[in-house]
Amino acid sequence: MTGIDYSQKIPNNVDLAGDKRLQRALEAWQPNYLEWWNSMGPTDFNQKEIYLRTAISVDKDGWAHYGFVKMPDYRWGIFLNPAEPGRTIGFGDNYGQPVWQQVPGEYRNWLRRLIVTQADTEPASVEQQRLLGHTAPSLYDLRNLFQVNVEEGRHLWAMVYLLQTYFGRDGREEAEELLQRRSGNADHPRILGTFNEPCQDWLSFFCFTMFTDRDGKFQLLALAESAFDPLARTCRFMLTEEAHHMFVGQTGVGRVIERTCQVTQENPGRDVKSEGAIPFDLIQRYINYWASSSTDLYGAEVSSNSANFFSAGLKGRAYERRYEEHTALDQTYALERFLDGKLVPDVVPLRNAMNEVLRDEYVKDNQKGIEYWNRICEKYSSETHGVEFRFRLPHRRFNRRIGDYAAGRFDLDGAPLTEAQWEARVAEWLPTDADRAYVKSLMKPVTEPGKMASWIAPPPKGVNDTPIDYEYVRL
Ligand code: BYC
Ligand code: FE
Ligand code: FE
Repeated sequence: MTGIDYSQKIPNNVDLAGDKRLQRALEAWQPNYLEWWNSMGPTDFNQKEIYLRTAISVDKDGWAHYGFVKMPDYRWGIFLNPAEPGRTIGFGDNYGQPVWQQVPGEYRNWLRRLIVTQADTEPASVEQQRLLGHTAPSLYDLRNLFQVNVEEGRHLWAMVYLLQTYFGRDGREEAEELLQRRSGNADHPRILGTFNEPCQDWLSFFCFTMFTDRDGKFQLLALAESAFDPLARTCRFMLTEEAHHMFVGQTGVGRVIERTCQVTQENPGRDVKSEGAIPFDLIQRYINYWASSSTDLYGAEVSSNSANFFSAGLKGRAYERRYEEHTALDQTYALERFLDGKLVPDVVPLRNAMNEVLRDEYVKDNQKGIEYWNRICEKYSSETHGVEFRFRLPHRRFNRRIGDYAAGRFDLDGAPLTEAQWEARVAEWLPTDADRAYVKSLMKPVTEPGKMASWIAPPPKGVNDTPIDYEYVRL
């Protein structure tokens, strides 16, 4: 069955009606979820009609339905990709055996921890973005923000379904706690660093959906390989939604860059701020900040947790099928460690380097995004007084808080620095108070259909073939 049953209180394609116990657990959780959404979700827009996409089937093509919906009426539900008949475990010690439909007792704690960590990021991001609706640069962007928010809400549902179905009482307790932690709360924070960072302006939002949601993509790709089949199938469907979040980030930053290019070309020699655009170097500092913070989300370079997850078959590599060998035994990974204040080449067992292997894929994908932005700059660089600026990805060692490199200071090329050298140059590399104040000063809502704020170019086309001046949100 690939269609989604909307006749149920909780839309699903898992025959919830046939599992009364689970249905009761989820129906008990649902009001608490809605209470969380109403108090911690997007402020003040719950009564507005928004042009949203809702999943109606889990087929690759044509799963989406577009229409006007109030966010609290969004049909959050439980959608898994169809089971692959005869699927076997694709990596680790249990390679080739049938995948599991239940959680093996010996892996229960690890698996629960992975699912809870994944789950925790979803409501965290909604909390981080809750005020942004008030300062959207256009109705198009406002709609995209809310689309991302409702889908992150659904990702929480996806993980809570797994917790409540397969982890009994502790699963139910974890599901409640997911609604109680709060992004940025000192006493009760979200689990991972980036998800406690404030995201209060739209340049941050676009960088977040570019770099932080892209961590989502790679973590989901790794979990989509899991031997625990319900987790794999859940993550496969989540990936279809994730693609839109990264589109919002990549094209959002791209449109900010494009606007700065236009202003640069039209006003040779003048500060782009005079036209209300955002300087290239400031955009680069925001990129440096969100890219480095999100690079931490892969954990330590050398990690026994990651080895355990891989050996057990809980979490694989992105695109595991592309590898020739799937046990990762008797193989090594070469990297530079940072030990006693020095970079030293080292070789570690591959299984212990699985966080770094996933980070490699992430860095490569980020680099493609940077190249996309530079192609925008290139379009404006042929003329006189054109755009010379080119964007770059900071080196993975830059500004880290997790892993070996957290112990040192590194420049954008990854070269070690003394604390004094770092202090002398950090204002070139990371957003300054003045940068944040300037960006904040630009955050004025633009609500007339088709109009854009001064600091962002229009998108090339509207959502789902609508014109750009479509009234995406009925205010
Ligand atoms: N901040 O052995 P290590 C998404 C902790 S994003 C704080 O290296 P491990 C989304 C770590 O938990 C995708 N703490 O860790 C995006 C461990 O703590 P304990 C999210 C951190 O276990 C946008 C300790 O350090 N999904 O979906 O190998 C919007 C030892 O470290 C951090 C997942 O993350 C950090 N950055 O790897 C909405 C997938 N990094 O146990 C949504 C599930 C590490 O010693 N999670 N620590 O207290 C995992 O696979 C792993 O937990 C991690 C960490 C990759 C995160
Ligand atoms: Fe998500
Ligand atoms: Fe996302």
